[in-house]
Amino acid sequence: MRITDLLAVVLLGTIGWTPSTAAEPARPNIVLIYADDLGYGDVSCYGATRVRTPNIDRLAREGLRFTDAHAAAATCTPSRYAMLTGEYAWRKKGTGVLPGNAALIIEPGRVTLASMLREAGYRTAVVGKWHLGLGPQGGPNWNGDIKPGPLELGFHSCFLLPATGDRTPCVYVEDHHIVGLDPSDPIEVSYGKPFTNEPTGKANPELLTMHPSHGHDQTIVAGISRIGYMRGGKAALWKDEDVADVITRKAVAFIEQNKDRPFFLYFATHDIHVPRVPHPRFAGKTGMGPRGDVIVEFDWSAGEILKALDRHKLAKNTLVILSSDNGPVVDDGYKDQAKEKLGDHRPAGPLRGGKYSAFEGGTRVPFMVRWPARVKPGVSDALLCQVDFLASLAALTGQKLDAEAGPDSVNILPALLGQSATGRDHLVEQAGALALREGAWKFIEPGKGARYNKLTDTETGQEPQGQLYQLGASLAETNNVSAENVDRAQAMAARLKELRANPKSR
Ligand code: NG6
Ligand code: CA
Repeated sequence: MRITDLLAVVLLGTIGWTPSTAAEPARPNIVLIYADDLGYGDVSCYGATRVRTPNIDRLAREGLRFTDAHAAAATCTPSRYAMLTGEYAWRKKGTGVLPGNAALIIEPGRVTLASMLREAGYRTAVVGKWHLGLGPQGGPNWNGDIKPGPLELGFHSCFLLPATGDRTPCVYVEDHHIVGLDPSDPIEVSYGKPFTNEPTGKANPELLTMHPSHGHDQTIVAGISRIGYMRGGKAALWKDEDVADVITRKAVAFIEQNKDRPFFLYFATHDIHVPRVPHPRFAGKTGMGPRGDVIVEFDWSAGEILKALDRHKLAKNTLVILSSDNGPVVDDGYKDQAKEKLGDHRPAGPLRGGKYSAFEGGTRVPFMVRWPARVKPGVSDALLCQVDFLASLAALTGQKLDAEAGPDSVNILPALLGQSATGRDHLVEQAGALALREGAWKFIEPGKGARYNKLTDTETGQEPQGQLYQLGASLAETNNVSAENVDRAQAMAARLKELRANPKSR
């Protein structure tokens, strides 16, 4: 316990302390554990049986587990953009899944979750997958100062996988530099032309230990061909099987270094994204192949964070949030047996669709909150979205948001802390098409894309006509009731149009 907390307890004890309400500012540590592509049905506290996730289950047991909480989008970059800025990503061009050499897509100087909490007196760090671009227009100078990036957005420090595990460059970036880069072996990255004489997955499949099922046939790094080309920087290349260990260690070190002051840790794992390469100690643990094994690895990472909080007696006054950036996908481009070994495991649980999909499986994700000092354990059906973190955590910490900050971020703090059973009254979900939720009603706008993606074997949720579903009785979105509810469908289409036209929704 901090001295100030101790004093507060002693003082308040004498005047009859009652648990505080959401209205009073507080400064718990905040740890956001953010998985990649983890589906609603991928963890045991949401119903999975063939994979066990004891640490995540513990978090759910000791905290509040949400059944209707969402990432802002059905893919990574727009979800993370919305989460950090409080703005729906579909409002801004260039926020789709980014290549590994993209420029930073969040303007330095704008209010972000990190800058807001920094203003509130927090020490802030991001560790893990970034995928929001780095550097100025034209992309970063990989061999020099890599900026702007997280440090220009309010984070005191960062340790990053710049884009995704399946995109070049396959190196860590710490603050403004690539870790372990040998200046005599500079790194080059290209998303246009390949480098001559560098093997690729396409030309040299004999060099591969993991083969692509679609895409992913460019530069080979450690036996796995990726998206994008790179050469040089050999000493700095990450080892896929060590990524979870390396970033978890970094995250734990950050907690330990900052245990005596309020801190905000955004810990964004590479698990369970492709390429799925579990550390050997997790390989074969589930019988579900690498996809199952990296769920166990993710659970381990979460457990290490919880252990660090316990070890330093920080658990009671730390708000831990665990969630995912989008729904699940089975074959996301590598032949890793995910499909063959899936058996009866349902990555999206009872939901239809998954990653890339406008059905609920696209954005509705595992989501739990633990804060022993303030949050009573339980289950909540409140509708909420990660885009709301900015306004809600600003309210928690007593920060005022300017009118233009976080244009779509709603203060749902009472729901987040379990003091209210209701969250948002509406939510826009983003996939190839947008969808609007109003309570249990869901309208999916007419889509321009295909219904079905054969490569990933996913339903996109797109239909040439608008769809209307009632999510009360069944979550499966199989009964389109738009014909019987023409007025409602039209009203929701009109509201969606209005939400689009208006630059803010809060
Ligand atoms: C897709 C990739 C997929 C994954 C995704 C981004 C191909 C064929 N597929 O384009 O493997 O990387 O982008 O995933 O290249 S996300 O979780 O970061 O949004
Ligand atoms: Ca993702």
